Amino acid sequence: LEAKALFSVIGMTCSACAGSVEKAIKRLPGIREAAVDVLNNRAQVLFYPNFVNEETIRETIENVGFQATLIE
Ligand code: 9UX
Repeated sequence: LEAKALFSVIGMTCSACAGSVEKAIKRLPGIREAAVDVLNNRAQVLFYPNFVNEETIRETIENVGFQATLIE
């Protein structure tokens, strides 16, 4: 079964920022979909909890260079 996570992502100033975050998330195993909204500072992710979890996704966003917080 898939799960959904919403993150606040602070520090993105252009759409290329959002693109690099999206790409990094989609490289992880167990990701169904990732949509990053630069205007609203949000990342919405659909994932398979058997393969990846919220904290791994959050750390991946941080490793791209942005401050990420799990909202729900
Ligand atoms: Mo370009 Mo967006 O270096 O912060 S990717 S500004």
